[in-house]
Amino acid sequence: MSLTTDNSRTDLGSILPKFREALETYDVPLAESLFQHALRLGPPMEIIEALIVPSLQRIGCAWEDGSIALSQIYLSGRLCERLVENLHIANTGHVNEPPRQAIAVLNDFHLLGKRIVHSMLRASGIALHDYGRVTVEELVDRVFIDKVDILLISTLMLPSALKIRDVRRALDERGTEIRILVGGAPFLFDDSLWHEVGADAMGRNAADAIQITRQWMGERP
Ligand code: B12
Repeated sequence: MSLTTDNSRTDLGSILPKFREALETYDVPLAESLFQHALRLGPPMEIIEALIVPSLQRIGCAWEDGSIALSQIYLSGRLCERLVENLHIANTGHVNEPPRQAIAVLNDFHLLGKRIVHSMLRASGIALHDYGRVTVEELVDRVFIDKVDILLISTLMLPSALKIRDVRRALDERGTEIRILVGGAPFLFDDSLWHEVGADAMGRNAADAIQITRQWMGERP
């Protein structure tokens, strides 16, 4: 089953505004039941990308234009985190050897995007270290110790995104050969930011993360 059928897209289109409203009003039972209903329309990861991601993005815009309060963003974010957590996405990654890939949130407290990207990579068979939320110094140390050569960084605040330059500089100074893939709101707002901060690529969503990581893993000497 996939969201490519007209029916499932129409159904999801009618769920989306109700789901967003349930988040804004923090109607937990309604949000949960709409999410469960949506899960019957396609694979969980497609539903997350088609329902949760745009809902939270719209809620972010509503906060920006002053029509909702920060507390509503906070509660919506927490509720979505819980919905995603409860899915218990299967880990099909092979962990016989320590992974040479890692993912982290740099500085800021927006963790949901990283969680989704991490879950999807694992579900598609790519094992990786999860460093959680780290500072530049912590990230550079861990990458060096784990001999990571593909680093995924998630940032949702512009100041955090700009800190990726410091990560790149510090890793270059240590002579570490590494490819950096970035993602999150600032990169969605500005198409050339990934390049300016010294990353090797940016991904718009978890599907991009899988495709680019796979490609880079295949290009290893
Ligand atoms: C929910 C939310 C919060 C929650 C976070 C809860 C949590 N535990 O995550 C809370 C309430 C804590 C919060 C706080 C703040 N927030 Co906020 N928040 C949001 C909001 C509405 C949604 C973020 C989200 O979870 N989206 C859903 C996830 C699934 O999407 P995502 O993270 O974008 O991830 C997807 C892609 O980007 C991509 N992706 C993400 N990471 C990666 C990594 C890689 C490698 C790849 C390939 C892809 C990838 O794949 C994911 C799946 O598709 C955004 C709005 C927006 N447009 O993003 C604002 C937003 C990010 N917040 C913002 C701000 C300003 C703040 C605060 C400063 C508010 C304040 N004044 O206190 C604080 C700062 C906290 C901090 N220091 O980090 C601004 C940032 C603006 C900027 N230019 O810096 C935004 C953009 C809102 C806005 N429009 O102004 N926020």
